[in-house]
Amino acid sequence: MLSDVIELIESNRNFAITSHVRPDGDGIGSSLALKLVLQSMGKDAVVVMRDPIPRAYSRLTGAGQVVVLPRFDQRFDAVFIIECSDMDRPGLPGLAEQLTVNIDHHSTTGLFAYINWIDSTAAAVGEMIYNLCKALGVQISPEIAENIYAALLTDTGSFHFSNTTERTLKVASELVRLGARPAKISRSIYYDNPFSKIKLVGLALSQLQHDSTGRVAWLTVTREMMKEAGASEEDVDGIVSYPLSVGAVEAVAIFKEVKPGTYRTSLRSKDSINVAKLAEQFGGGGHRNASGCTLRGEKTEVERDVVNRLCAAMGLSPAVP
Ligand SMILES: [Mn+2]
Repeated sequence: MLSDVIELIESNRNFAITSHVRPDGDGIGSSLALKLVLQSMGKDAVVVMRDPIPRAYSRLTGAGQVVVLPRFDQRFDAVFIIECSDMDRPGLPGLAEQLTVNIDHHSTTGLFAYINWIDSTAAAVGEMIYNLCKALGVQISPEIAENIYAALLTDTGSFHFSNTTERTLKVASELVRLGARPAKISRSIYYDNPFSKIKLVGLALSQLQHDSTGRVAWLTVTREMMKEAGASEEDVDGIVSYPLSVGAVEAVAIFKEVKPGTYRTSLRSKDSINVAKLAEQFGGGGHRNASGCTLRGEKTEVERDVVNRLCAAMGLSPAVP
């Protein structure tokens, strides 16, 4: 609960903050904001991640001070774990020996920490950090506002998704009043791509497939495409938004060949289809409209497995023979 979090912050002084592997805008923005909040209270705080901060988020205040480590070996008074479903999601061995605080807005998250603060009505953990500031009576600086705004912006798909509520926009408005600059933040997150990313989008989209109804679309990003485009791992992020932008499309599967015979799969849906359930069938998870899992096998085999099950879930005939 929030009151437990406040008591813990007030009675300790040396904190670490972490989020999941391959951190996203909410994980990064919320972690950086929380660090600044703790520091403004005279506490010591450090953000520790297993993976480096992607280029899109590298201009956020504090991103340059994130410590990238393979494990936790230093002892902290408490470690905040931002938007993780379990203790393994940060990918940092040694966390179990720390006093942990789980802060998440996914209703599916486990109560794995010493203190668990879950608010499934929040659009992003960023919104929860905003509420934490209010509860602590901390002045939200322009830098804190910027990081929380980035968390809200990315987790709501630039305020396009159904988690965008009146309250989300009110918080965003308040953050702008406090010094967050929407154009600057959007520019660094969405308009600072390298050419390699856009070339990869071109190669990948040229292979876009869909079922006969046009309601299901999928594509595979191969190692070969990445090599041809000169693309990095993070250049693959965001490709899913292109097939989703097709009017008829209701569900999308993106397969990314992470190594030969291994495909990291992202599933997205617009409305009624619960892609978290599908991902769970393959040992993954996520939310109703965005989930993921990893599959092993040949490209066509993996595509057939996932796409046909997606079709079945929507009452459609199999699309991959
Ligand atoms: Mn989130």
